Amino acid sequence: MPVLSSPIKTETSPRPFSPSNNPFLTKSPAPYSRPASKRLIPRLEPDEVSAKVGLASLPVQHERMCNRKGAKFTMILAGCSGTGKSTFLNTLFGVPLDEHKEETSSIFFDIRERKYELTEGNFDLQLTTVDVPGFGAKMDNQYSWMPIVKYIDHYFRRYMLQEEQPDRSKLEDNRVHVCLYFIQPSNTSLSALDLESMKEISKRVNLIPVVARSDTLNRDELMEFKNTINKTLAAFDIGVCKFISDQEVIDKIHLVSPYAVVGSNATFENSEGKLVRARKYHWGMVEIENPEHCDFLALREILMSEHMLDLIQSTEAHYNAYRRLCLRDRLERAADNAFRQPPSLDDDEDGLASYLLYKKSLPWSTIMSQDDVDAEDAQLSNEVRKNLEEYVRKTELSIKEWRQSLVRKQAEFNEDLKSIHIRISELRNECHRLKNGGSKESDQDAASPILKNEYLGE
Ligand SMILES: Nc1nc2c(ncn2[C@@H]2O[C@H](COP(=O)(O)OP(=O)(O)OP(=O)(O)O)[C@@H](O)[C@H]2O)c(=O)[nH]1
Ligand SMILES: [Mg+2]
Repeated sequence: MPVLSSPIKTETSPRPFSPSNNPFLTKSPAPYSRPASKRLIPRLEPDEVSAKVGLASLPVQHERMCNRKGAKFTMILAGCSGTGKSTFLNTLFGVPLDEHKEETSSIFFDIRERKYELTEGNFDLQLTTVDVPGFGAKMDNQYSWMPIVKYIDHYFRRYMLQEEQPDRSKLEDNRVHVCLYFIQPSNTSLSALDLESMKEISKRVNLIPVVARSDTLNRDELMEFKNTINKTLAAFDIGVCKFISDQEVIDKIHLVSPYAVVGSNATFENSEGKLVRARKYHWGMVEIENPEHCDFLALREILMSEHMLDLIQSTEAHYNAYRRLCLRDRLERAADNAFRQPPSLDDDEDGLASYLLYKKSLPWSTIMSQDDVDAEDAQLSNEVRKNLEEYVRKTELSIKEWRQSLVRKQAEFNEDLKSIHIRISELRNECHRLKNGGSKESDQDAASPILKNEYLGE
């Protein structure tokens, strides 16, 4: 099992306890305060509270709980092939996460999903990485972002349906927490694909743009490229990590974003004689963990040691917004149905019509079960597979027909050629006969080797 390289920082020493930061001890405004003699619970002095109740140990309890539970973190690595996504992942965790690790079976055939279990100290992390093979490599890349968006939405929907079930003990949370978008270091600007993809992704999940292989740009080019990216993102209203509510964290991210990263799994000795991960060139070395050389450390801080929980918690806020929309939509549809077929209460003797109306207005009457969702997904995959098979069958058939027509044409040409050659040989014989004034038989004998060798291919 791989082990993380940098310790996850947790707050071990609780903040000093003081009446000013304790909500239990703040005084009520004068008009509502009870007289001291009638107080049911006696007011405690701050040091008495901490000594007797032990509230101050809450952060320690929280830390223990976190250690016990571990965390689940899902990260999408989006970007064109060869931008260094896998190398970055290995660099981030300090271990070569096996590229050939088996993909988890996924209903998305255009998504590559891998799951890892990482441990550092007492803390377990269940990491899921998702990437899209062939992203931006098609003739028409207009909808390259679709598989990513479908993946994010699918797991939100799945989580919502599981939450609505009576038994939530087996609730499985595969929601996506962050998407790193790898931008090609082109030194010009963002491509239309980058813009469209980032716009769609940023609506659904915390987006962090990354300048891939930033060692291929010099310092000035990199600064200029970063400025251009930020201006373009602002102009197209694409938010970076916009689901995090803590302004301090957002400011910290915006200060460096887009993160210029360099990835490498090789270690070299630097000028101070220390063994460091770096990329080595004939002109020098780019150290991965040197803030002067790239923003790798800053990004690792955001993703791992400082703000992983912010990313996870902000996903909850985003999920709530998604859930609100879904429920509102359901209610609207239910109300729509109810108004479209108003049951007549006059002849509703057995009360069935009123019951139906009541049932329609209940949001959960339109809820699909988990089985329904799985069946719907399976049906979708089946349809796609069928369409693909049909397309392959048709293409193969047309190739077969085309080949047959070619063979036919070739046979016709051969026939034509043969008759032309026979005609030529007849004319030659005729010429020969006229020239020599000889008999027809002797002329034919003289011409026959030509006919055999040249024209009949024998
Ligand atoms: N110069 C430079 N090369 C890099 C960097 N990161 C990765 N590479 C090289 O780029 C090539 C592709 O890297 P990968 O990590 O396989 O790229 P990928 O994005 O995972 O590619 P796909 O799996 O095809 O999508 C490899 O030869 C890496 O050594 C970097 O920061 N700088
Ligand atoms: Mg890869």
